[in-house]
Amino acid sequence: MKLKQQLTALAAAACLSMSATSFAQETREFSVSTVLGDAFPWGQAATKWAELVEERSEGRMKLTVYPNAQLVSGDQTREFSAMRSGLIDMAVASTINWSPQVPELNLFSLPFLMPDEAAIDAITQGEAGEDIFAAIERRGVIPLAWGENGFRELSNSRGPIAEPADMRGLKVRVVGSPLFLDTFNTLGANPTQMSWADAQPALTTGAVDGQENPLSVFDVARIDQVGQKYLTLWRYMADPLVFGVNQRVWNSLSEEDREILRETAIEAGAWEIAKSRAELAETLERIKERGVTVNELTPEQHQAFVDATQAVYEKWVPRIGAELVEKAQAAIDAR
Ligand code: X2X
Repeated sequence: MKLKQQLTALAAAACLSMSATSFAQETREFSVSTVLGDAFPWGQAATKWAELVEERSEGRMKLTVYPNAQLVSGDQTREFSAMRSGLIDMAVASTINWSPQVPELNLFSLPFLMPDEAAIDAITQGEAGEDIFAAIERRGVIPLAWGENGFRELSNSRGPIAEPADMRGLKVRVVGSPLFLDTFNTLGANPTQMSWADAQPALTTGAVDGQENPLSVFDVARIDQVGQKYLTLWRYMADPLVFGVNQRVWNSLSEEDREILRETAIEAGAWEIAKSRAELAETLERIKERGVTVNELTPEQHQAFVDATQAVYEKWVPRIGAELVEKAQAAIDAR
């Protein structure tokens, strides 16, 4: 009897330690790349995703967020390639930074295509959005959900910008695809491509006069403190965020874990979009209180910018795909 009890206890202990080991073995850790950390809505989206995944998978999956594009040494336009090659497992990424490898993503960068937030949603939540996700997947990354960096507003150190002529010779830091060079060149400015990591020193030294980023980025990164005293609300484009997973990682997961990753990405994305939109007005107030001169384009001024940037459409619509652009336009018109 005594022996039997001892054996039972031993067997139970062995079971426990086995399950502890197998639990430890089953916890898989994945890297998640972002450009902005969790002081920004973008980074918060990734943190939220990581929290939800850990909770819902009961610790089976752990996502570790690496901000500042550190997994590609700050070179954010190499993020997509690094994901494809397996250097990065997952990302919450701006459409701008992936657009050099996925030309369809330039859709969102077409100047003045999307007048408001409903227009962004009309694209991402409809057929055009599905086509874009298919385009990302064809190039080797599994897209799961949308988030939002936001409408990109123009700041500079020189003076208020109300018409294209005010941009003549303005040295502007731009990011990502060559489309940005075309937009700013067409407007008579002098654009320079550089990473976000290089942008802040370039603004500080005055190597560039201006930059464009969402209000949340301007606010949190304190862009006003590096001489950017003029801010123009022109809503010329917005960059959504895409939650994505490396294809090999995806293929290695069970159906259940894939579903967890997808549903949590959708939840984290929706949460971040709502949060960043809700904070916009307050953010703008804070920026004004810090002494930044803010101007909003009148409808006539807006039209002058629309007219001045038509050449960008002529060059880029064929590269993005005329059918996709038409679908997006139709969805916007019907919003
Ligand atoms: O580099 C930028 O401007 C940023 C942070 O907005 C992006 O990564 C697109």
